[in-house]
Amino acid sequence: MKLYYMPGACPLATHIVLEWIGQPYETEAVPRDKLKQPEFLALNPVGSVPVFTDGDLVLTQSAAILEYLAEKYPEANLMPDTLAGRAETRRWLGFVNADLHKAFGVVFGKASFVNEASCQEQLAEGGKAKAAQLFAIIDKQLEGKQWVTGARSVVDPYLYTVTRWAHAVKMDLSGFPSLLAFFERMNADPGVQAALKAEGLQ
Ligand SMILES: N[C@@H](CCC(=O)N[C@@H](CS)C(=O)NCC(=O)O)C(=O)O
Repeated sequence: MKLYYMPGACPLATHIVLEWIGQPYETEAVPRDKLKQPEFLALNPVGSVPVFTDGDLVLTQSAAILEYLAEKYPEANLMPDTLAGRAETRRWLGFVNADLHKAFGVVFGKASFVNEASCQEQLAEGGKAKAAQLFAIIDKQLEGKQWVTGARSVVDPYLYTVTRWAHAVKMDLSGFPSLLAFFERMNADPGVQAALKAEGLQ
């Protein structure tokens, strides 16, 4: 198994899951300027990370990769074995991947949406405001829980990764105590620490 990543970007979620699973894997950091070059586009025509390979399988899209790993290694218990439990896990995976991550896509990718600096700033502020609304929802979901769905799953490393971005852009998360407690627990997790270290982030 091999994960192509950029340090601290969304593949960090898969990187943590690979650590939790504990099977051999390799990683390759992809410099940003290589993302849109033919060699990498042959792996992912979108020109983004993560790209994950397992033998002949070349997989993109974080949600698909995370579900693949959870299904391939059921002993890691990262996806429940009941229909309702899996649906609930996918619900929160979709929330983080398609809603929260998307809000940060506007913050980090503002220059690819509009040219004018003042519009870019407005767009970034809009993205942060949307992210804050979504963090409020997941903070409530985390109340009294250690993990987003109640049991450790593929959702948790993704939420951790996105919360790192919120800290990086200096969002005020003090109104979200359950999210902050979750973030601190994840920071202390050995698998998280190993992935951060491997990506040169600590
Ligand atoms: N929908 C994709 C989004 C992937 C994505 O946005 N990747 C970002 C890093 S978090 C990236 O590679 N951005 C560089 C670019 O698009 O040029 C997923 O869920 O994996």
